[in-house]
Amino acid sequence: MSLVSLERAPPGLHLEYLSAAEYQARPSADVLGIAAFNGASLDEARPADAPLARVRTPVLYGDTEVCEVWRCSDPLTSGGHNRVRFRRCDELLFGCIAVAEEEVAGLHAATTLAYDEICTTLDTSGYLHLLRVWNYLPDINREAGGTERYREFNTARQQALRAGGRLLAGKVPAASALGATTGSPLVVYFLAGRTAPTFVENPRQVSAYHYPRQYGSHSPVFSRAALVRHSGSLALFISGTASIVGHRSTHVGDIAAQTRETLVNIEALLRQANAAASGTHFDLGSLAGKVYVRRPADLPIIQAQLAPALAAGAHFVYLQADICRQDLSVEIEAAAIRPLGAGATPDARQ
Ligand code: 3EB
Repeated sequence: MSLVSLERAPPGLHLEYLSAAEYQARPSADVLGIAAFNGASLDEARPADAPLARVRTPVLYGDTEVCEVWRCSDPLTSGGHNRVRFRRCDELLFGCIAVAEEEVAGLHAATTLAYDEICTTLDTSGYLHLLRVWNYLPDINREAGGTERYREFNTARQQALRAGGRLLAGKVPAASALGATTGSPLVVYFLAGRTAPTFVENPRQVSAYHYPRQYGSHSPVFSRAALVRHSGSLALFISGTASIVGHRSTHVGDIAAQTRETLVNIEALLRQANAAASGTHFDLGSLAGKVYVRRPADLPIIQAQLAPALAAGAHFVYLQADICRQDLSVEIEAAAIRPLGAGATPDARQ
């Protein structure tokens, strides 16, 4: 085995999307955490004690298995709290938990368990600030007991966060919540920090934590984006973003228009983030992330809209996932990590 290929990453946090083969071929001690999408053949994390979230969402384009790899150049230590596996540097902690609904009494109980254990992990480790959370639950739009499962999840998430003494509006983490393949456990992975981030809302949208009750008895608890400082760089986490204006879904049935509206929402978030980022500039070209597509047949329409908008430097993976509103067909989430004070990327197009 050649260890010569062990590259020295520049300081700070890094995000990359790799095929499972690329990930497994590259030995690196600096992995903070991994999310493997459709990655059934990924036997174990590398290093072996790095948290690995196995998310069951089919990959629609390119490689059949995609790894989202978070790396950090700082010294790392691994640990666990009950079912939560985590790995951390001085400032940041990546964690994940999976709970099968059959093990507990259904989705509400699985969500309660996951969020209770996440809260306890943060409280006991001292990484008190939840920055970014990814949630994947099977059959997200299915009705169960008169309530859509996404709404049941929202109720349980809100109640567990309240029980954990956490805020339910305002300074709440960026997040995504998507469907996963039937039979999948509830999978939650997250980044937490020792210091408070800056949360960003979208002036074009009602804050999700203030959605009216028509979307469910308990609002989803997430911010539209979060800005996090870490060793000389600034990370921007953009939550799952869809074709929602105000609180309403728009362009229902028109996939191309939904994609364009989603981009307008992301551009609005980039403007808000840049205004709060004191000199660091984020643009579409500096983003990496995931595009969630409800119906695989819509992929070419979505790609045709995104291709001219996303500059060459942007790296997105396409996953099949149900979106948390029946009438939405596409959702996009993204992250960018830029040196503090860095201006526009060379391929920025505005
Ligand atoms: C929306 O804007 C679309 O429940 O954590 C996006 C991001 C969405 C996060 C969540 C839901 C969540 O309401 C759905």
